[in-house]
Amino acid sequence: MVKVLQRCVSRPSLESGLTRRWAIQGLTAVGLMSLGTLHGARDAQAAVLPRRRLVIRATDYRFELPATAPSGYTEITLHNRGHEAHHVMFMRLHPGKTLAEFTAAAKSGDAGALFALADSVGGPGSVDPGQTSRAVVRLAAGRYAVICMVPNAHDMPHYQMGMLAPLVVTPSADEGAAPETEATVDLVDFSFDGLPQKIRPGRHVWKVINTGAELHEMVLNRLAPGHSYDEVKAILTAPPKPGSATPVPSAPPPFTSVAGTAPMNSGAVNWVVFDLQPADYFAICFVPDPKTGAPHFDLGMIRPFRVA
Ligand SMILES: [Cu+2]
Repeated sequence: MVKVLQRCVSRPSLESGLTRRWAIQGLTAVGLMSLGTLHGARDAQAAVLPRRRLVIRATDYRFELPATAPSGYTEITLHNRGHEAHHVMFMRLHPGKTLAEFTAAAKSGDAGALFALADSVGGPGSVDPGQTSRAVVRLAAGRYAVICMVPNAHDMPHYQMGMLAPLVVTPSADEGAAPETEATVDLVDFSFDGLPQKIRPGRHVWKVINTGAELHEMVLNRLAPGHSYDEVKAILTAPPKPGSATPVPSAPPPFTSVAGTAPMNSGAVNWVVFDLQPADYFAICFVPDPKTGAPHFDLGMIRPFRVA
């Protein structure tokens, strides 16, 4: 179980197979169905975001963030200033559990142990170097470990390399309000229910709820010009060829991770805030299924959308 869960949060284990390595290697990140075009949406530009802001700077492999934050709806911004993809997962420690225990479990390399001590409430999703990721999270008072689970090229999760920081969230009388949203995406086992198929350029706020049973994330990727969703999907979901040599193309993957939510436990709610240029995009969940080890995108958690 632990081994499996470890797999579940370790990207490279799912990347070690063959052709998909090509597509994912540049992602270096841990990496949502069906509404049709957005209808009845409010003007996205008018969405009101919480006053509270928490800014986090990520490098390889450190987080810079305040030691404390007041509870409530908080716009969390991740600036990725590193050379690898990073996200920020807010792991809220269970009552009676300590940061020391969490840190010890993190050192053990057993990711399953982390979830015995804390739940992920989500956070800004994995983005590539130079990108900024934003999510609104209602931070409940408590003690948190802020971590990046994205693994490096040698299979080591970034939290074992220094990307683990404490955060104390103190009770606040005024927790603010949830942002207005134009769409709600349900992360289910295994699809992105409600993901709009077409949106306009500009700022958007999507409410993202993990209504599934498993850990899920939503990583939004922009396709490079000249590349199609079908092409990328075919690469990602191509079954490994047993016994064949692993081709590791030198070309970078034809997409860039630009927004999203970090992996979050069942029941968690995030509001993803993004401003995307016109292009073709897709949402994906890289978290593997603990039962089979299959990445969720292989089970249906990959979905295209267009900004135009
Ligand atoms: Cu998933």
